[in-house]
Amino acid sequence: MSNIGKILYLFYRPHEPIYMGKGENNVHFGIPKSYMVRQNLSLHTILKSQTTGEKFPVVALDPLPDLSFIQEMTDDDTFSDFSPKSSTIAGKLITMFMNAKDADEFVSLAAYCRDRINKHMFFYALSVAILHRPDCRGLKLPSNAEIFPSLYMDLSVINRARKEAALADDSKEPVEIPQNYSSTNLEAENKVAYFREDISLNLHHYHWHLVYPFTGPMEIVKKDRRGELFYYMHQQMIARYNFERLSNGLNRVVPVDDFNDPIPDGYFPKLASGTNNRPYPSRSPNMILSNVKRKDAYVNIGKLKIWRNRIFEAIHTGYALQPDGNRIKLGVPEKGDTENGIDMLGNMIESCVLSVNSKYYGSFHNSGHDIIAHIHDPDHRYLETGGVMGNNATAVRDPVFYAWHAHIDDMFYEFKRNIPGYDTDDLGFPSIVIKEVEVLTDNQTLKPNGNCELSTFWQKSKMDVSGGLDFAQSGSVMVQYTHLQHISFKYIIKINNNFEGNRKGTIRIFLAPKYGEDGTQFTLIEQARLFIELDKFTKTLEPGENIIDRKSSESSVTLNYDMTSVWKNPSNLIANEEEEDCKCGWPQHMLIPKGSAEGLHCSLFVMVSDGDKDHVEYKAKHCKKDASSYCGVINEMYPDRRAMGYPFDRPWIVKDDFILGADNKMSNVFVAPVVIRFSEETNCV
Ligand SMILES: [Cu+2]
Repeated sequence: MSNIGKILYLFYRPHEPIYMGKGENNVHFGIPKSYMVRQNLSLHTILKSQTTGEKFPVVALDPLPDLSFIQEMTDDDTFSDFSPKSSTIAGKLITMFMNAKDADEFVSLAAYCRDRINKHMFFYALSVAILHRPDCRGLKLPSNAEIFPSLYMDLSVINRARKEAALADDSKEPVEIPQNYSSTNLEAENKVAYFREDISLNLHHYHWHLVYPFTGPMEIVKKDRRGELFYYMHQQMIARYNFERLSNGLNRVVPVDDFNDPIPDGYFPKLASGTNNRPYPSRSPNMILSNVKRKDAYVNIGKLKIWRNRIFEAIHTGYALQPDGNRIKLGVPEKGDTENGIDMLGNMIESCVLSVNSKYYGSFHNSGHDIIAHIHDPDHRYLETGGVMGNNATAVRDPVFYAWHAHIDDMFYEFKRNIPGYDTDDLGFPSIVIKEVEVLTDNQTLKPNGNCELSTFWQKSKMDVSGGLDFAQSGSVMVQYTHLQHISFKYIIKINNNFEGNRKGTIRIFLAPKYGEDGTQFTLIEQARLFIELDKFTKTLEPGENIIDRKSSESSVTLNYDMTSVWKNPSNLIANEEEEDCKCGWPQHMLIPKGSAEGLHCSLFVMVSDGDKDHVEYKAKHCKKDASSYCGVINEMYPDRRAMGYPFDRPWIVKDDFILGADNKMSNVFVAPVVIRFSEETNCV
């Protein structure tokens, strides 16, 4: 194993001291005596003699690292991803890890820090550094759900997993995570708990924010169009959640936009903090927000309102105020502007260290997470920790996440509504004609002119949580969970290229429900904010007819979450070539929303845009299966020149019947009816 690869063993059982054996091969770090937190040498000696595995020597740093800036954040404190105090300290720690001059120094620094500082903050900062250090390319971060299972599943499951760990390997059984454990169907929101509580979805959200941290050194934070991607990835989360809601007979999310109104949804997570093991506090329905004044968080509702007014002022005037008093245009690059307004707004609203003026525009989105996370104990009189909304690994399981982000998304859309809409020039690709679009699931044969149907069902999968069962006997312990799945399928798209030569086309595929809550059919314009991206890829179109055959598993949106344990075999910690740089993505099993048993009617929208206009030059190779639509490509330009979400990110100046009318004037667009049918059967893998 490479010298740097051993750093991943620091993730194994975060609360077991560094000198204990790690992984199933019982490898151990040979740390200098000065690195021990408590000089319990007798225990150290005993454990060392029990260790049979490979020894990783750790070089001694001289002088020892200065961690005085972190000491105020111990395992007893809650690390909130969104509080300025936590994120500032985390930013410094990331910088420290990034500045380690070589692999030996990095491993040693991390080994020194591991047992000294808040575990949540340590693993967050270490993960960000591993994802961004050039010498760590190819390392495969262990799944956060495996390290901190109590952030992803009911505590009672962890308790049962501990009992299994004590058994002989051949008598162990997988521990079942019940499908409904946070509420019952007495609570209507429970119908979409399978979406919010999906383990891989939570991992996706956690990982996305590791790739796009909002503090830390500039070379990490300042990524191409990161503010715009913050907008787009979260916009798609809301669109997908609304799609699931309509699939289940629920209305679309109501935004939290009045801070004086009660928050209708409660949430009872049944999880525990990965650092101090405290249960995550619950929120009863209809609680009201109040100012948060705690040592670890401070949010003032009055300030939130002022920041929001200023953000709207920037949106409506088209200019943002800089600290020196000058104004900068919230531009539209497609219209020839140098500044990208939506990117600036993303960084401003989130906010991140790239905000054009964080003193003036504040930290609206982050503070919203923080105020909601502390609604149960705003002045800390009960000494309670923050709720799930304060952690990127747990926030998306709470219904209020979507209500808050629906409001954030409305603010972004207010900007999009006020810039020039797309006209036929922006949308068209004359002489390119989509003749036919079909969707075929793997178990279907071609049905000419038949209805395209997608099939969804429940699937059970297993994952190993032994890497998070501190102080338990080593050896795999499996948990089994139920998640949404669909039968894989392919698109068959017939395109005529009426140009004389080859043309490069970007094929953009989206899906939206066809009917609203009241049963009336949406117009294409009403569907715009509901369209979820399914795929985007480039094809060279030859003159005449082209038949494109594209598999659902090739989607530019999704990633297959590999839940096999990395601790059995050290080679699992190193990615193979195909996986390299492909660590972020929407879960493949959630590509298609659930639909309904009767069949949910949807519109499949396929568009071919001019690939030469969309093209972005790449410097490095990227992986065979990348999920760039929601994640970008690390250290690269976003691989599509168009605005993210194009063509649905802003209103159209053309009328619906321009496209859907009898003589479709926009030949490069095709809308096909698709039905998603859900079957209650459960498959096991
Ligand atoms: Cu997020």
